[in-house]
Amino acid sequence: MNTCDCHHKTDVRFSDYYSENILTWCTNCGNYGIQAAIKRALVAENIPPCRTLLCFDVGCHGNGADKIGGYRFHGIHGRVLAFACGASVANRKIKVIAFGGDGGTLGEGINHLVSAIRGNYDITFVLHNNLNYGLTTGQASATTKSGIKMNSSPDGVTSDPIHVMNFVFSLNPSFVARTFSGDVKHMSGIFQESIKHNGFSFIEVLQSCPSYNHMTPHQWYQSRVKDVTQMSGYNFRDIKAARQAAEDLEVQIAIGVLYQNSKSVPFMQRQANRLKVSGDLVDEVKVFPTEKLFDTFR
Ligand SMILES: Cc1ncc(C[n+]2csc(CCOP(=O)(O)OP(=O)(O)O)c2C)c(N)n1
Repeated sequence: MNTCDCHHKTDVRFSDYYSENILTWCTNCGNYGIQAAIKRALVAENIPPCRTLLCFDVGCHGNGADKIGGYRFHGIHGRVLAFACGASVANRKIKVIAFGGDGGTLGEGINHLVSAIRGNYDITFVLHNNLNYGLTTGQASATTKSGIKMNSSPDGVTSDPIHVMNFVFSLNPSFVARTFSGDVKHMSGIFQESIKHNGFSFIEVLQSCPSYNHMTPHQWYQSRVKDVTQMSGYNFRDIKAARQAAEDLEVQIAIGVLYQNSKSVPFMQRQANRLKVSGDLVDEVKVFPTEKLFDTFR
């Protein structure tokens, strides 16, 4: 990871993250804005492609994995956090940013979300919450509202949805934010704050999905979101207040940095056996002749 084409630029540009591949999301999909906001945040924070790892889960959002430059990983459904946390532990010089859908993150991979928050691994995680499994064309997910008719549930969803923030706050997170896919400037500001955080940052993006989420389209969110900085007396260091502010998903939806623990200690800084080691685990990897190991089974 020490050699690259960009020579650790001090002046990172949008073109550094350019990819020749063409984005293929549906017209007006929220993923366009999210991808633009991530590039904007990386450029604003002056992080070159050789110093970041972008990890994508399987899903519509994951189809952006080869449409942006830099080091990237595209994993199996629901498992992106396991890989991203591992990568951040192996090489602390690299800024790790992971992306997942509500399907993979709160369905197949919900255990990984629990471990990532509890472990306080030093990564940014962006939840693309479009309230359905988009890539499999409108399957109900764990966040789809009850009673809604989806392609997988033509008679209406019969389970109650998970309240994302109630769940996340129950795990004592160190950074929690919410933003909206229709506002690139707001998203990139939130991504910048999360990149600077020391520990696991959880960001829920309320994402429009014009093809399969007809309950909460772009305009629906736009008329309801309100940044916490516009709420008088809001204190983003107060976890109880943050939890309360995040509760409402119907009338006034709180966005912004909802909570940040100023005393956050990330996973690797809690490992006593690594505190006096200056190098990274990735530097300690040795070539192991696996043939010899296999020989023992012959
Ligand atoms: C373990 C596993 N379960 C199911 C699938 C099938 N699958 C692929 S993409 C997808 C939907 C993804 O939905 P979500 O994670 O919400 O992301 P989105 O497409 O909405 O961005 C599913 C169910 C899979 N590939 N692997």
